[in-house]
Amino acid sequence: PAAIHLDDYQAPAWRILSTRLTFDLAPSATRVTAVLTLEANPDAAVGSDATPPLVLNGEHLTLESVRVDGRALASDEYKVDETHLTLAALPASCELETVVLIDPAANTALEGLYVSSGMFCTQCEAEGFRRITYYPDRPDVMSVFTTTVIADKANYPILLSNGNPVERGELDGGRHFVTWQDPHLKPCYLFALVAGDLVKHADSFTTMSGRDVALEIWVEPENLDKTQHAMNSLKASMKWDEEVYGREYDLDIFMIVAVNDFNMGAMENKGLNIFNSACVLANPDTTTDAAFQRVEGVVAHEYFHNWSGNRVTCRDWFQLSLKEGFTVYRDQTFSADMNSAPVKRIEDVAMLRTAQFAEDAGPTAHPVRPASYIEISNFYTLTIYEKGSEVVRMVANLLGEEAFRRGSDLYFARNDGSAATIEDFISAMSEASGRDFTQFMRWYSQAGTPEISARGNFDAESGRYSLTLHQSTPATPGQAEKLPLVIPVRMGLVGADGSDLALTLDGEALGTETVLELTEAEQTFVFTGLEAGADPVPSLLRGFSAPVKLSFAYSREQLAFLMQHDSDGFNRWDAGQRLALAALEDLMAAWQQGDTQASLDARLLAAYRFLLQSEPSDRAVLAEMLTLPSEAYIAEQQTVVDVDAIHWARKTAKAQLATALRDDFVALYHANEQQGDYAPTFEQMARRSLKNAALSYLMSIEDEEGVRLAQAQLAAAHNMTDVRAALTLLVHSSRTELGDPALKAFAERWSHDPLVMDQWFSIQVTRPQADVLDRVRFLMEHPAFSLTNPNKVRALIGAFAGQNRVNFHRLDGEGYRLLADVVIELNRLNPEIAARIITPLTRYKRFDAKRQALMKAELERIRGEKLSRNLYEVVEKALA
Ligand code: HT7
Ligand code: ZN
Repeated sequence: PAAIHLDDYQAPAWRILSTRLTFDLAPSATRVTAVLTLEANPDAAVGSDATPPLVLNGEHLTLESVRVDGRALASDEYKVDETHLTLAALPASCELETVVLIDPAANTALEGLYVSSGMFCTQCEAEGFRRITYYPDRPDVMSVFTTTVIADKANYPILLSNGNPVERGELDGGRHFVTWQDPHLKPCYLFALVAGDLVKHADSFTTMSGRDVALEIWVEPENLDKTQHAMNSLKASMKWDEEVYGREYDLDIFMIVAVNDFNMGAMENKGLNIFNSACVLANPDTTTDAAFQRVEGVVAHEYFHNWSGNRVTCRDWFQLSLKEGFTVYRDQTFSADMNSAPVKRIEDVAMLRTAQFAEDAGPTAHPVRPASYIEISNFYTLTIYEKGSEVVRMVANLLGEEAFRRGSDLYFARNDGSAATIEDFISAMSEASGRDFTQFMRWYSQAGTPEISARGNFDAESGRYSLTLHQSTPATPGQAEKLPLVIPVRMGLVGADGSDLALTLDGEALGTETVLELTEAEQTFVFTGLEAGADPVPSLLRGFSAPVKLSFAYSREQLAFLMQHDSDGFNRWDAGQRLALAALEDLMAAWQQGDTQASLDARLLAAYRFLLQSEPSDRAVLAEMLTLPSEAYIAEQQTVVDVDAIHWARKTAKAQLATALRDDFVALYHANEQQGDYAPTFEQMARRSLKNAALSYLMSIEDEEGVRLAQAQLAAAHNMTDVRAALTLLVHSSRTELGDPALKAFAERWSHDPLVMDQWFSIQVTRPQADVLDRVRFLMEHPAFSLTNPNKVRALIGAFAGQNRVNFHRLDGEGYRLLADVVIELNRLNPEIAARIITPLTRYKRFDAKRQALMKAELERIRGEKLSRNLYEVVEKALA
């Protein structure tokens, strides 16, 4: 398969003024009639007076007929192959009608029109529309759509599409139809259709200009009691977007539909968002706090796309981060406003620093705006989404709130109803602020995580503190040379008494905090006027002001000091993580020397004691501070990952903390027990996470009181957060007599609920004991498991390969073999999921020679198959 390059972009040769679609639905033979009003694009590059050929994308379609301006074409008047329908010598304006047959029931790739739990639904982003009808399947072709859906009324009483319903009626043979009209111009990737036996949760929202919008969440009848949280989140998002960005909703109706089989989280189709049921359904009995928060975030994200993505869309898929990075930034800010802002930042950064940094250092590293791709579905990545959001966050922080809002208003006003580029976004920000973004644009074109090494020197005599920052970005595949970036480093100097010192830089008094703009490879900043006894400790990159790795030779005493005194909550947490990491590194070194009796650094123990014995100012932050760095994060810090040493060190550190601070953990548990009814408020969530953190420490030593508390918590079954936490601890303990009966009872209670069974799978396959691989293979045969359901694949295979590092990386290679077997199956069933689930195998270069050889052998075995474009691209890059 050939790569597509950003530099080859050409404007479309034809425009589509209107698109009229008729779907006659049947699971194995749906007939799609498309009537396109075409006009040759005067802006396109054409070589002669004749109209350019019309080249339409189309895959897995059976063409029945083609008409131009009402005349049926003979088969030699057009060319059709596996991927295109081409028509030459068309009049400059004409109407084209095509009729195709498709087979939604056989569509396991879940792109285009498919059947999920007996209902029809669509997923068209990025290139799914070409599996529905012949069309220019590219985001810069925008059209108004009218869609008629015809189906059997008994099986599919509800027929939905984008826009407003304008006509409905009965047809012969028990069939009926509904016609939907969407007045807004949109690219075909935002098209949606749903047909099924669904019920709705209805509500309404009055917009800032006083218009009433009908809100509808459509679900299978048994899920109606799981829609309130999504509805609340939707209304909060609509209000927030009006208040913070001045964006009002623009149709009379906004619908969400929950489907069980979905490749990603959700999709922002105009007026008809389609959601993975895992990202919309929530109920205290079945859903954890983390999942409640995910629902809030995803509902907001998809809603915010109505402006950042739909009203202003992308010119081509290289601009994907234009809509995704900006929308993630918007949803992260929304969630911070709705919940604990410091915790939201900690969670987002923790994820970025483990998963996105790993992507940036791996074989598929790419810039926020890639220069080329083979399969665009492979580019819905953490780099496009999360790093893209960090880049927008830097723009917002550099400009300040007001100028950023002016820039965003200008961007929306100027590009409304059109397909834009990242330059359009940045030039609006630049014009609104007067700031030059020329060098900043490198963030969009350079892959890899920049590294800053910082050095400080305090001269007590002159009262000067010199801070030298050096930046570099490691080479990534295809990009050996990197240029210096604009890196905003928010910082302060913390004095000996723990308070922030007043900063004077180049004679200017800056208050107690400033943002240094690092633009060169190395710069020194000299702060003056400090008192001789100030003894400053720098607090750098506050709030994680740039997506970089920053190193500074802090002593452990300085880290413990910052952990207590830094005025920036994020940096207090980060100092704790750095201190814990240092202590874990000691333990790993000891283990590698064969010493299994080593003790944890007393400074970390003292820091934990201090945390546990102080009155918490923010319970949610405290829960984060009591969490040791994850195995994945620790691995990120190593040159050659030693999975066994990491696992042992983390387990040992936890057990030593639990032994030394047992009574404090018991007290913490009881101080945060549930009082009153469950609510998904962040105050309650903070208490639950503190309580469950305490329980997890107690269970790390299988303390009898801990076991009793876990069993009681499971039996009380107040809510899924507590149930899942207790069940996980019992199942992950070494005593199978604790976990096995609990798992059995759980399955008996919840076998009817697929989202709860997903949790049941994940809990078991993340068990650290060595017998887990047999359990994974056994569970793959369980009736509730299915390789054609992406949620199941993620819950079982994804959780095993991604979260059970010590067992996935077994030295007999069985973990790798299992994943490769699954990838080979999925290559046939669902290439998009195959190309995602393979990720841990592609990172083999981080491991020792033995594991590298085993992982490479599995990649070679996969390469021997007839690969989909998705998998081909990933495997070739991994083995390059
Ligand atoms: N914009 C949506 C992306 C998406 C997607 C992409 C490829 C294949 C399947 C997909 N499902 C959804 C989701 C979002 O970012 O909001
Ligand atoms: Zn998105």
